[in-house]
Amino acid sequence: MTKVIYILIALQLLASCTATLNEAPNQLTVSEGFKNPIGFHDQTPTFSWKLPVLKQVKSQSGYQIVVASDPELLPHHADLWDSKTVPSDQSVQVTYQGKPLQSKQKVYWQVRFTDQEGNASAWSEVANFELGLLSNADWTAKWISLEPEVIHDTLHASTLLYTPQYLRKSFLVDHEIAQARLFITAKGLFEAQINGKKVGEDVMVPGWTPYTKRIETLSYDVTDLLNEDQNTIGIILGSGWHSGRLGWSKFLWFEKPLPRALCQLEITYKNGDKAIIPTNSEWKGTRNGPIRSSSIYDGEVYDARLEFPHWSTFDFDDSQWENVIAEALDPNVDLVPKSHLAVTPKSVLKPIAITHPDSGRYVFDLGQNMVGVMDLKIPVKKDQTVMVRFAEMLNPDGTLYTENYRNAKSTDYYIPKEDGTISYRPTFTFHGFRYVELSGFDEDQHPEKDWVTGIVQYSNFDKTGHFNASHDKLNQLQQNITWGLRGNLFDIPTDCPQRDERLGWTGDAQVILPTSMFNYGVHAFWSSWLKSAREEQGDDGSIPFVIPNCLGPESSSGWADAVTVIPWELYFRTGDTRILEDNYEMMKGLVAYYKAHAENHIADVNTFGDWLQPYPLGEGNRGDTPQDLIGTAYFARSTDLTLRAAQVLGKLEDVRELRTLRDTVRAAFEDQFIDSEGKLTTEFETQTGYLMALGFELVTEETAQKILPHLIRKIEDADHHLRTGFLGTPLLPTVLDKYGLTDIMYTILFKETYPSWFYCINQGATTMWERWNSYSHEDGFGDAGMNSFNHYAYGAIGQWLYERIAGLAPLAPGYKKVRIAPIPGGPLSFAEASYESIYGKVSSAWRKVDSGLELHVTIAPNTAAQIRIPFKDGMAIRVDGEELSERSDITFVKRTETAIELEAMPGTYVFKTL
Ligand code: RAM
Repeated sequence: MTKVIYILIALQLLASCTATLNEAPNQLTVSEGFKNPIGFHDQTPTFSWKLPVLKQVKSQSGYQIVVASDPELLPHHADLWDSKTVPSDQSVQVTYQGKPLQSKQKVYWQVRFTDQEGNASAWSEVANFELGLLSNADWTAKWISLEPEVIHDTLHASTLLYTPQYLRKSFLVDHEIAQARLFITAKGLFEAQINGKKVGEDVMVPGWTPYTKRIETLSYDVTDLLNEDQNTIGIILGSGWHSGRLGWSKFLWFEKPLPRALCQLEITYKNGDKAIIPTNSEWKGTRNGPIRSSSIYDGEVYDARLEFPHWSTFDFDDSQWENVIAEALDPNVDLVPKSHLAVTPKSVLKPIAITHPDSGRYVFDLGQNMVGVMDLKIPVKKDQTVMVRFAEMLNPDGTLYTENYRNAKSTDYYIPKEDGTISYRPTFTFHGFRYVELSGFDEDQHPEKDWVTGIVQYSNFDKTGHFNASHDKLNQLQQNITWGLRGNLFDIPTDCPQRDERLGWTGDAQVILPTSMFNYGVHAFWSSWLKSAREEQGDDGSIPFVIPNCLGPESSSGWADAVTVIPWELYFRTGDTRILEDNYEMMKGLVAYYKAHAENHIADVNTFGDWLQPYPLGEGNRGDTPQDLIGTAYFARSTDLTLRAAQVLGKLEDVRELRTLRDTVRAAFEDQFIDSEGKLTTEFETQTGYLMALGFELVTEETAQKILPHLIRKIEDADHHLRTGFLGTPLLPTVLDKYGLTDIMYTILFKETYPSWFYCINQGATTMWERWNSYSHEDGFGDAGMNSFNHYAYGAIGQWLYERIAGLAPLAPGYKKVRIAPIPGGPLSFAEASYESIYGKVSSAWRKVDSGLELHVTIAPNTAAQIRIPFKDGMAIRVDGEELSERSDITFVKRTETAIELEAMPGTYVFKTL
């Protein structure tokens, strides 16, 4: 008997040895890519994991997720959800289906999978998330602020501003603390301190949403900041986007509501008791603190003579401070956990040079146009105001060029309380700058480079992509694109970060989305912004120019369409179908808006047009492509994207209706704007007119073939330069690529003369510019009325760098299938890109060798790849030195005149053509 048992055990052991992988899934994330978040926003999260990169692991055949309220219960006693073994290859965005989750709940989860052979993996490490305060009912706190002040004209800004408030409250803790959380937000901006220490790293929080509908709340683990007896919490409250100057004249400061703060400190004691310290009428406050004024556009005034050291500690005497006013929450304004990461300091820049263009003024050159604030460590004299000015560029005499800030003062002031060295970084403002000018410091001291540090701030996302090629200017372009993205993805996607604007311009956002997704982990960023878009949509389906809206109710085609383009692109690049579910009604709303503003399917919708098209023949900035053409093109485009969304969501009736509508609008477009020779019927024949017809597939294939020669002629007439603005430029690569004209695209891209990407680089650009000639060595600065040196729209070319120069693109939603299809061209001898997809790393790197090409490819587990390699008659191909026929992981698909097409399983490969 015992012998039999031994044999059985041995057999079992053997079975488990051969059938089990030692490795586990890794990089567990929830919802839009969050890693172990606290203050999490999503009550019905989705789960994603990556399969280990192992030769034998190709794909997933099943998974099991276990979710529990205590890590001790995992994996075998999951009390919230056990998915059981699910036969499925889905390893991303699996929706939670367990017990309902509550505000503040801490949840632990683990996952394991079986591979294509049925081998079970080990359990992953335990990941977790902790929900924030999910609804207004969770708040016992009240909004607090000081009595409204008599608004005054501040010293330096010549703008009327609210004075920042300092608010505080002391309390006692009488048991041992297990954990403490601070839930906090503001109408305006806050900085929280506990016992003299700043809470968290975030700046400019809570960020910008449509405040009359939704305000985001932040959650911080403050367990380590609390003492076991005496404690004090302090809040500095600034105006920010909510209560400060924003937009233009029609939204003057005095229409702005007062700033207010709201927080709730929740302590759980080791004995299980709980305590809540909320903002209420027991708090005290003052406006007599050192930050005298702060404004996003204008900068900050800091008077150190008014400092009250240790103001957020227990022993501080606040008897002179006023009582605050406490107000109940507004039931119409939803308080919800912030659903993307806040702006934080991300890196630093050190000056590369110091110049002295003017008496008493020194200019520090950070070598790179950036966004954020400066950190000063400088010698000062008592009462002598230090002035800090900023600029993106210098005038020929070396002084700051600030005209393009328009009426944003963008100046910080510091008034010292004594002689000595001070350390100062502003709190509630940010600047777009490369140069920092200092004056008013102690002039007996000679400026040193370490006096100034640039603190680069942006929304706290990670880098996901990498592009590099054998061409310095192309690499500089990639650098400029990524700096442009970092500078303008500042809680919301902005047009520019420096002048009296910095608004969520929709048109700029829709063209940059794919490029942003290659370079940074901005899934949550965009999905959060889309919430604001939904809230800002008019009842008639209209979408304002900027989101959040502070300019007015009008729509513009090409801009409003951000609400169809972004959900679709974001879905396609992440595979997150919830993006489509959440935004589908908004997409349909925009289509309805077009329909209501069209006659015979020709749209009559206002548009900024092909904004800033070079060499316009007509007046103004809107370019020569007419409004009705652009409107109708986008009417068809938005209808098509909504149709695609309806298909994914299985809305069959809508699919039928939208398809009919799209086809009718397309036919109307062709009829109205293209003649029988394929030529535009509009007053001016523009590259953009042709590009829209072809890029949005608005004409039959037969007509498309007739249009092509006209487009090529227009490009040749321009000596292979673009003649496109914000809307047309991103279509150049799409269209030229589609029709096999990538050599023309290479020529346009590698042009050095105006207008072109390299032209800006030749004029010294370190970011993307608003105009191709925002500055030129020959003519100096462009019209200062609109002359941003950090405007990401033309950075949309970044998508082509990844997708076609390096050859790495999603082929199925979320990179479940990738397309590796580089097109070597121009003067390049190599190019490479990699991208950290939700399944894992994907990369494509080619190099010209002898008479052929060497292509290194990485395909993430649980995905597949279509690979297209340039190939001519008489060539041969090897994979890792072997014949194709010897490989079971590569399938031959077809040969065309110019390429060979293969399918590959996950793994890394070196292809060589010879
Ligand atoms: C400018 C913005 C933006 C553009 C609009 C039309 O003010 O900077 O880039 O989209 O106008």
